[in-house]
Amino acid sequence: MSKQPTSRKWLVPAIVIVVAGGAGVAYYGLRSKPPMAASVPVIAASPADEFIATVENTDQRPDPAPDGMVWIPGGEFSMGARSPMEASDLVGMQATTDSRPIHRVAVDGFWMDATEVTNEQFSRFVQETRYVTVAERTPTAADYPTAAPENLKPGSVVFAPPDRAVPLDDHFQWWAWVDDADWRHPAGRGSSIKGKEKFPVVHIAYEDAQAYAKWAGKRLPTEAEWEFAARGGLSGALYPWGNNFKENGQWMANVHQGNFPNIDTGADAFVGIAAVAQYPPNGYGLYDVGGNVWEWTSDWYRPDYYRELAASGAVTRNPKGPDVPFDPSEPAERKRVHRGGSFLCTDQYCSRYAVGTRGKGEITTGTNHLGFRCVMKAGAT
Ligand SMILES: [Ca+2]
Ligand SMILES: [Ca+2]
Repeated sequence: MSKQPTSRKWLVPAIVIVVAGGAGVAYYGLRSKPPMAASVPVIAASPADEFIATVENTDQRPDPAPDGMVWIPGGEFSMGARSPMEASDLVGMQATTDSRPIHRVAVDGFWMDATEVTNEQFSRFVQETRYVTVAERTPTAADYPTAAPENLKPGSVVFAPPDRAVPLDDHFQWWAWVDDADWRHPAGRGSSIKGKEKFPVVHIAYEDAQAYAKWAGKRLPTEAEWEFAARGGLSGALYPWGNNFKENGQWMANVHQGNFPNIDTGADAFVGIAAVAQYPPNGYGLYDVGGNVWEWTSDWYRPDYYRELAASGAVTRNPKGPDVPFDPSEPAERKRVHRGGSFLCTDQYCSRYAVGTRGKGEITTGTNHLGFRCVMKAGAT
């Protein structure tokens, strides 16, 4: 495996996009305790850029529960992340600039996979359908006209940490294109998922996730559904489980400790990726909505989308994202929103396991820290 990113021009955008999705840093100034979910309805619209209580829908939970899914009641909630004190945004990655202002959103109830989709589950889909993921397909000259013919090989982007500390302003130091990396071979040729049946499937492009969801009779969550679910009934908490990164001294998510990117000490019990559901679930019974692997949502990415919704002054019902994607840092790329952070996130470099923050990724690009989970509408079973 190369320790350096490829020089293939057609891969460079992919790598930049991947890292942009997972690299933001900010440590919030927020330390105050937010209100818990209210037991009485709150009718008023949210004051600008403030969290107010979550009001869950009171519809009865439909039965039976689909296998491996939990009921998310939906309701009205405050979506987004609190503005950091700019002076405390120590590393300057501005993790909340695209998740402001906080605005009021309502979503209908739905079922959601309790865990990230696993290798075992994805294998069943592939066995039944013979589906071939994007990473396994040989890129064509028609799609990548500037690529040298010898570079048109299947593969994906893999975290390949350097053996020493490096400045954090050059992600090419720790991401590499690896020929033949795909969901069955997460680190490239010679690697396998044997014994990793309960690990989240990775190297999944957006269309791969969509294909699986369709086969399973499900769909991908909207960004609003994902955030409502991940908050677990809490309002304005920093994390899916509350405001303390460790609860009573206990690690609550698989993230990165040590020194990013070269030393992952695994103080949280896992170096790198972990099997799903190794930490306590959130208030709705969802595992790993913070950390382990990033998760696709169905919304196109735009950094100004929340500003647009907030400007309407109304509660937005079931938002589905902007009509077209736009990322000013890479305007030619089409990106959708990623959520939840990964085993590579650290307060040193990427704090986007914080529940209101957003990630983004070019839709044909998978990595070994990106997966997904699905949702299903009420009454579908
Ligand atoms: Ca870890
Ligand atoms: Ca996750």
